[in-house]
Amino acid sequence: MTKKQIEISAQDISAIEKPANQARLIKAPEHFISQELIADINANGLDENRRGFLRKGFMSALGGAAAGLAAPLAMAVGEGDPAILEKQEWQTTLGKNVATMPYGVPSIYESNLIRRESPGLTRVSAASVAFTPLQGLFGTITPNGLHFERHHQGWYNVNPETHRLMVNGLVKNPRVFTMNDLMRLPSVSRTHFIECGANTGLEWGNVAVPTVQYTHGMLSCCEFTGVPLKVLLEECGADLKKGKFMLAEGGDGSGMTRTINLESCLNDTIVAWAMNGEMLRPENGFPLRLVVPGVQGVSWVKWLRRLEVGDARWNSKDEAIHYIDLMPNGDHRQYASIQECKSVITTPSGGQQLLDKGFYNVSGMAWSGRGKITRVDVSFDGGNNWRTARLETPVLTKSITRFNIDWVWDGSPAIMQSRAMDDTGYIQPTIKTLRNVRGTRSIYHNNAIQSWKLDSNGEVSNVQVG
Ligand SMILES: Nc1nc2c(c(=O)[nH]1)N[C@H]1C(S)=C(S)[C@@H](COP(=O)(O)O)O[C@H]1N2
Ligand SMILES: [Mo]
Repeated sequence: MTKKQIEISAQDISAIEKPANQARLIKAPEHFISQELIADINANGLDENRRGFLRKGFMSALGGAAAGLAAPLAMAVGEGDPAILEKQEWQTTLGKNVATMPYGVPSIYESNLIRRESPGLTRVSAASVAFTPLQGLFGTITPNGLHFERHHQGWYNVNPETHRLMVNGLVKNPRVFTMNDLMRLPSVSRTHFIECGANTGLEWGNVAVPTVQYTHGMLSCCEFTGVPLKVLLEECGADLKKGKFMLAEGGDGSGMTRTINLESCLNDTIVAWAMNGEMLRPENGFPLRLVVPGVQGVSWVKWLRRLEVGDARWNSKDEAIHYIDLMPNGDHRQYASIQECKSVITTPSGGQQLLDKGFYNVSGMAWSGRGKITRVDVSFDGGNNWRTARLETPVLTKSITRFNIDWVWDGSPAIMQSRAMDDTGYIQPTIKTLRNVRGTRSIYHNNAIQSWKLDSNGEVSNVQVG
């Protein structure tokens, strides 16, 4: 079944722009940015308005130049390619000096690789979501500036001097910690994925958002540093016999509160202040957030201000209304918090276009909230035949694993899918299998196999195979 493609307005056209690093695979808009524009950006900087200008530049150039793109890339040595024969500007001029950019930013040629709001979702005041551009990422780590953002009430610049964490409830020594207190405790650094429970939610309906950024981009993976929850609770003399649950409360205007199941989460949960080697970014909870490996994003409470140990679930507003699954028999499945085994092909993916027949390195991500990925199979014919992909190492628990597989495209239409397995033996289901169990009225917890349709003209789009 082909899904209805979502209408894309002119202003959403930026959503299908492609980053330069995919140039081998796709029509890459950066090749159409004029030298004048680049000189102008170098001189005057790149602000939001300029991004708009860039897009326009790209769009007007696209019509005329697209067909010629492959030629210079394929030109053999000695055929007169000026890009190798002639001295480039950067070989004959002075470079910028070290202090020009005290905190580094990506190349101006990568300016399309940004977080974006989905054309399929409406922003409700400050409550919003910006998706990670998975189609432009390599390996497993999400750069801090591209980590997805999900706020129920916007983000804040919280002052670490006045930020406090209270630990109370079933503890002998209730305490209020400053950031300095916390950062003196023994710390660990662990790499884990975070995925919003609503990731891939639109796929439940008959709507196809165009790119993998929108289908799967509420997903990121980072190295987090902080104090293990267990150490902190022991420090406060928590009663871990009676105390089976913990309430985590955020310091933002949404009053985010979630019950954490201590029995299953105590061993790997981290009260974290750092992400990928630097302090958390404000939009990701600076100066303190909870990291609950394998559990849906909403429980990774940001701007964390209170932990309360208790003997029953709190049934707080954030767990009574949201992140619940409406099952076919009418039941509300409330505390299904583990993100089940899932994978997606990111290169090539929706909105991209293969330039030509021939060899491709098809690549994607796999992850499981229950442990390690053990295998990923890839199909190019809608699930009739499968080949096993290479897993890049190290394969870490509750983390993203990168897979790659060689493929020669013969120019005929194809349906590309990936299917992951984890070390519990669980196999990622088809959307049909998932609907059989879960019905059709869910929003959350969709871990079904994703299908990308490849047309003979090289265009890749989002479809469902029923
Ligand atoms: N205090 C607070 N914590 C929060 C949220 C929030 O709105 N407020 N959003 C939650 C949700 S729904 C998700 S998916 C993750 C998103 O984390 P990120 O913005 O760092 O990607 O944070 C969770 N923690
Ligand atoms: Mo979320």
